[in-house]
This record gives sequence, structure tokens and C-alpha cells, in this order.
Amino acid sequence: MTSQATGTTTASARLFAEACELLPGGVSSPARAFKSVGGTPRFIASGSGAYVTDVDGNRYVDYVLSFGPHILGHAPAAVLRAIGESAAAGVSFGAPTVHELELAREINRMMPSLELVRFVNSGTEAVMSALRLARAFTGRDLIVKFEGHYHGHADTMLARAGSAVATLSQPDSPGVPASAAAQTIVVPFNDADSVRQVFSEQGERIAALIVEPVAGNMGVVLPAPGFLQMLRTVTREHGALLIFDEVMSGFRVHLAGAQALYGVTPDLTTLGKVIGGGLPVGAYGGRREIMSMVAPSGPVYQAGTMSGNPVAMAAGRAVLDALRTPDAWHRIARSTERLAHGLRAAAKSAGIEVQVPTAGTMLSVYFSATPVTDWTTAAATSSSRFAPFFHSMLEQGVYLPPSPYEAWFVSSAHDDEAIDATVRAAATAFRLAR
Ligand code: KE4
Repeated sequence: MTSQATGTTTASARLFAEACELLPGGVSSPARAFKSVGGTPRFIASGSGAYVTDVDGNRYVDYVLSFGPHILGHAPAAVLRAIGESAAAGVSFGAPTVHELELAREINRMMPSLELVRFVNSGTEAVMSALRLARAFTGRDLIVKFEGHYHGHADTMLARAGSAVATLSQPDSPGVPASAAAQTIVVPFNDADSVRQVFSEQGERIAALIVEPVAGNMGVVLPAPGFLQMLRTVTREHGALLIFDEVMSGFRVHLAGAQALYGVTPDLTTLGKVIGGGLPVGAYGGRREIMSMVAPSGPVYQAGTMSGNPVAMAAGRAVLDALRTPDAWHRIARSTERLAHGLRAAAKSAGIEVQVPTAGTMLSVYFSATPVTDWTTAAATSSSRFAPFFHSMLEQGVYLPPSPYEAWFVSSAHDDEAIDATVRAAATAFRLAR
């Protein structure tokens, strides 16, 4: 076994108890709290390549990878070098630096639809800003989003589907004003008729439709054939903007994102995760005539003390440089397919029916005999089987995202040894999930 699991969680348990006295739920983000799988969240002490080690000395093959950013694995030398060199020159100035210019140039080169780019500090901030910009550009208020898609925690994105299609939504969290949620219409993913109905009934009030072009926040769910092209057509017909939220799919489902993979060009794109090399980052960008409305070139206000932080920009640039090495990205995609193939075979030999959808360098495992195409079918999978599977993998030295509705992320550091160890552990874990 390539990763040693000592099995003890003494130090993690002690630290978690202390953390619960000072941090809500003991964590800085709910996704880390093991709420849906139970047990003690592991306090991670270090990461290197495809592995993380917790404070009890347990070593794991890591498929969380900070929920996506570490596409080169943990602490890659080139990224550490870029961080060290930029930090040695000063970590933040509140002034322009060459680093943000170089990263913007690289993003524009890889994703030409981002004619202008604005950096922010998180995916949430990128989405929040892109929505404000879409409203300003169109002079309209309503936003359409899909059930099961996550676009960060801005008020208008924490909206739950209304009672019927095309009705306005209710808040999906206390503290979200009904008026904010009412600006959002939530429809089922991959349901072209519902999208057309919403636009036929409310089209002239809709500022934008935002979509995870490949969904990753209900597990991995691919767009139905032609679905993204239909979104492009129907938004254009009604004068609404199409926003691709590629915070997760960017550089992961394809080197140049879902917009390159499917050949659909959005008006605006949001990015995050990979472009910061593991440091806090977000970005939004798109057509010049739209982005030119952003202050100070235009009237749409958006700002940030740490936006374009030079160290995060240098780290992100180092990641994109490494990904552009010929075949680098495709090697990770091949490792992802190798893992998916192994997981399907392991489940079959254990007599368990699973779906293992892949999208470039990410995948997920659903306990289901039938494919998952939207939130309804994702929620209908046997999530109760996920918890025993998750803990068996953890005990065998494989660290998965602690939810059946998260994507697993693969990196260039996940070599055959790490993948094969994962598949061996899954053969045992699937039997326990029967
Ligand atoms: P952040 O604000 O967490 O940087 O980005 C929000 C966001 C926006 N859009 C998409 C498509 C995203 O996947 C995310 C964040 N993804 C989650 C993972 N499911 C982050 C994990 C967390 O919240 O801790």
C-alpha cells in the first residue's frame, strides 16, 4: 500500500474539538466538515505530489486537491519557486504588478473569449461581480441558474427552485432576503424545454443565464448533447448574456475549459481554483464591450484590496505554464480515465452498480444503476452507501471529497502506483458498501 494509514485520529480529534470552540463547525468551509459522511475531519499537516499527511501521521492519496486547484499535485517545485520569488519581492502593494498582466495574458491566450479579465479573490466574488455586470449591461434584473449547480455563496445564488418551473425562487439559506432569491429562476439541468419555457415567459426580464457547463457540484454531470449550444441560441435570441461558470471546469475538463471542449462561446466566464495555484483567487472576463463597463473604465463598481495579488498571480501563471507543456494535460486526463476504468471494474467485481462519469481531469462515483443527468437523479442515488465507502477508503489511505456530490480531482502527480493503490482500496470499500 503506497499510503500508510496509522488508523489513529487522536490528534485530529483533539484539534477538531478545539476548533469547534473557535470556528463554526470547526472548519473554515462547510465542505470540509465530514457532515454527510460522519466521523472526524482530518487535520492535514502537509501535502506533496498526490499525497497528503494528517497530524496523526496518516498518509493518503488525495483526490480533494483543495477542491480542484492542485492540478499539478501538492507543492510542485515550479509553483513553490514562483511563490518564493514573488513573495521575496513583496507580497502585496495595492498597485498594478506585472504578475496580473502576465496571468491575464496567459488566460486570454488559452481562453480567447476573455478579451478583458478582472481578478478577484474567490469564485464567489467572480460570480457576484459577473452577475452585477450582466445586469448593468442588459438593464435587466433576473438571473437563471440550474438546480444542483453551485456558483458560490452570494445571496442571489443561494436560491432554491420555485414550486413550478419559471417561478421565482425562495431563499436557500436563512439570511438571504426573499427579494434577493426572487431575482433568480432555478430550472433543472439538461432540461431544454424548461429553459425555453422560462425565456418565452420572462425572456425580456432576464439579464443572464449562468451555468456550470460541466456540472461538478452535484457530482460530475455532463451537459446533454446540444444543450450548451441551445443555451447559447436561446440567450442570444432574448438579449440575455450567457455566463459559463468555469471556476471548477476551467482547465480541468479541457485545457481551455468547457467552452473549448464544446465549442460554445459564452459572453462572460468566471474562473478560480487552478488559476491561483492553491492561493486565494477568482477572475471574471469576457467580451470587451461588456467588460469595459467595469470600474474604472466604466460605471459598474467592483474592487478588492487583494485582487490581483502578485503572489497568487505568479503561482497561477506557473501552473498554466506547466499545463501548456505538450501532453501534460492529456497525461492527467489519461490517469483519470485509468482510475475510472479501475473503479468500474472494482465495483463490478463487488457486485455494486455504480456510475463513474469523467470529465477531463475530474470524475465522480455515484451508487446508481442508471446515469445521473440532473439534480433529481443525483439526489436519487444511494448516498447512504457513500459514507461506508468513504470511510473504508480513508482507512486504507485514500482521501476522497467527503460528499457523494463532490467531484474527485486528479493531478499530474497521480502516477500509476497511486491510481492502482486507489483501485485496490476501492475493491475492498465497494464490498463494504453492499
Ligand atoms: P469559491 O468562492 O469557493 O472560491 O468558489 C465558488 C464556486 C463557484 N463556482 C463553482 C463552479 C464552484 O465549484 C465553486 C466552489 N466549489 C466548491 C467545491 N464544491 C468549493 C469548496 C468549498 O466551498 O469549500
